[in-house]
Amino acid sequence: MKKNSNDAKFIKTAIEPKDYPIIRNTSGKILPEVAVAGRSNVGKSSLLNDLFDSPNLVKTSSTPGKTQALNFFSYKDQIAFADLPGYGYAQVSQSVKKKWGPMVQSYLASRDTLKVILFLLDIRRIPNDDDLQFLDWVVHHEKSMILVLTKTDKVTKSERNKQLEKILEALRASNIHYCFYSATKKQGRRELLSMIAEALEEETKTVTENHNE
Ligand SMILES: Nc1nc2c(ncn2[C@@H]2O[C@H](COP(=O)(O)OP(=O)(O)OP(=O)(O)O)[C@@H](O)[C@H]2O)c(=O)[nH]1
Ligand SMILES: [Mg+2]
Repeated sequence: MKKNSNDAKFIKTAIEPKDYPIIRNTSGKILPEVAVAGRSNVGKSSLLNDLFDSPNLVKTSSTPGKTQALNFFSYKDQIAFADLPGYGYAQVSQSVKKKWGPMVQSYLASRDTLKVILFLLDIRRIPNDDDLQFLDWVVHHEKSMILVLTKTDKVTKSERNKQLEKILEALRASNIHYCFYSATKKQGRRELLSMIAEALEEETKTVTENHNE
């Protein structure tokens, strides 16, 4: 049986900004944060478990709507991660649905340490209005984004590339950073980790440049 790695730690569950944790490394530096977002059941929590190489740290479920709050983690004392609640699941109660928008909007608006958003889309589905709405918020808040196409084990390579084209067309985005991911087959982890590291480095550069202007 696979052991849980000690690289990843669960920090806290929170709903409102006042409850968000300040996540520091052992030297006291506040960690840059990466958020994982996308519709319910797209594979956010599974992707985090795979990235962390820690199969049971993040709760996953075949019932969509499992994650209904923000869950914060730290990884290798270097990066903080936030697993965001999924949107768009029809069976979730109206009261839960109403809370989702404000919960995610306040997170995007107030979380200064948020540097990169992993926007997950199921490779088999064309983005719908909820996905486009979320993308609008990301653009509005001027956050860096990596598009992660999940569950690629469910399609052949040629279907995968066809779907990619259709998805990018629906998002009306061509110059977007994207990668393919299968948590089940453990494909995409290394590439995504290096894309995250690169995006965080870019963010740091931009901040330094702006600071020096
Ligand atoms: N085939 C396949 N199934 C996957 C993959 N990733 C996740 N799943 C399955 O998809 C279902 C949902 O996964 P979760 O990781 O819980 O999805 P989520 O996006 O966190 O869902 P919410 O918390 O409801 O928003 C589970 O049954 C997973 O086993 C993948 O790469 N391939
Ligand atoms: Mg989840």
